[in-house]
Amino acid sequence: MDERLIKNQADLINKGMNELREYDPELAKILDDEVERQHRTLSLVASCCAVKPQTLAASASALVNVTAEGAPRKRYHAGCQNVDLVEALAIDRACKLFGAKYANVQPHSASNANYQVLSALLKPGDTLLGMDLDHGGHLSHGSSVTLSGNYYKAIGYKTTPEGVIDYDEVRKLAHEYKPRMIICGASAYSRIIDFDKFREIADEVGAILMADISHISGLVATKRHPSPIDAAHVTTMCTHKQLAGPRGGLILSGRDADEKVPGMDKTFRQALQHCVFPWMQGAPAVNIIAAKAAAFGYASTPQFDDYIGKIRDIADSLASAFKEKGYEVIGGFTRNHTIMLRLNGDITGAIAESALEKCSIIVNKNRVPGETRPSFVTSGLRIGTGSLAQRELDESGCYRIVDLVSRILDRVKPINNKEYELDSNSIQTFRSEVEEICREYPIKSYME
Ligand code: DSN
Repeated sequence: MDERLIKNQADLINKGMNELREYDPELAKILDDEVERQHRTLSLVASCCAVKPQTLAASASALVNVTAEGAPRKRYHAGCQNVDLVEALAIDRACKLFGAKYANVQPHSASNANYQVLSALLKPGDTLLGMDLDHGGHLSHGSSVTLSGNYYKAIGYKTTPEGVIDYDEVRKLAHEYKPRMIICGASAYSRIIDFDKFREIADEVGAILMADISHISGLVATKRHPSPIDAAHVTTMCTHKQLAGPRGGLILSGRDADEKVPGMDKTFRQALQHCVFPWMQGAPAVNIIAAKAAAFGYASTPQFDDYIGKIRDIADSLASAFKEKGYEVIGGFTRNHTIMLRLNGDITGAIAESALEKCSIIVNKNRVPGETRPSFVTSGLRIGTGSLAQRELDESGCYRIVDLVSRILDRVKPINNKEYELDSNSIQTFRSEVEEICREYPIKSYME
């Protein structure tokens, strides 16, 4: 082979970065600025963490050049020998990590995975029982602004005032509406989900149970949260929230994989295999599948177990600190990585999110049970600990951050639902404090 040919992944990525800087400095600068932004801001976003550099590298592999419709060893294209090995590795690792019998690693996101499963197992007009968006559910679980709430007759179950899923209501609604599918799993929920109870209810009414564990995938993988793999007929998740993986989706099935789908002449394995390709998706992003394989590999290590342990410890410390500062933690405590705060008075979720961002603290405004404000305003904040755990924050760091949040929000003077005053001197002072915390607790995996 010609000596000048680049023959390995690392050299290709280096050449690419050099070329980007030389030929497209505008884009290169934005990308560099983002790395820097992540170092000097504190992310308290429940759905984020920093992708492991090894996983990032896998996502930038030359596999991206291969078109590979189909499944390993059953492709519609030639030239797939390495892609087949990578996809088979990702499937094997996903099954081992979660104790599943079937895995589909091709969905581009968890929402896509959810729609793929819905469209495979339900007919338009069938009834779907999912968690109400205001009570912590996800858009794709039946919200009226999405396909899931329009192609299907979506019914929402709620949480109690303590922020706990009202299983009696779930049972009542299931018996009343006889849904074809019940979806459990949440985007803004701080308690343990009783997957076995959901299955019991689903079986009582002959419904299919789908669990979306995007938010708690790491807790499930490390056995800090009960697993839905055998309780639900189908489990979905994204790979970037707690797995520190690439943006992508995953579909799994456990003990029901080779059972017949009720009312269909197919097993779950067959229906799930068909629902991604060719039903809804074309060629997979095989470079992202490589990154998923890397993420599943990392998620099987003791280091990952430590990381998820920190996610839990930090969540407990933050919840206590917010309560000490007089904030309402919905439900009073957390059992996972999420803390839901109901804000008092005129400080809306939108104002808090914006004011904190000005001071380099990133949070999400969020709807809360009993919400009276629109989605772009809201009365709550959703706090999560995936990114803070990568900074290996200790208890004193947690208290410093909560103290900062509290002092920032105390200085904010709301004008209306979205506008507010916060003087520029205070912003500068708060930013410096955040940067000091960021320096003291750097993102460990992003250090030399
Ligand atoms: N599902 C949304 C969230 O929880 O933030 C986006 O991933």
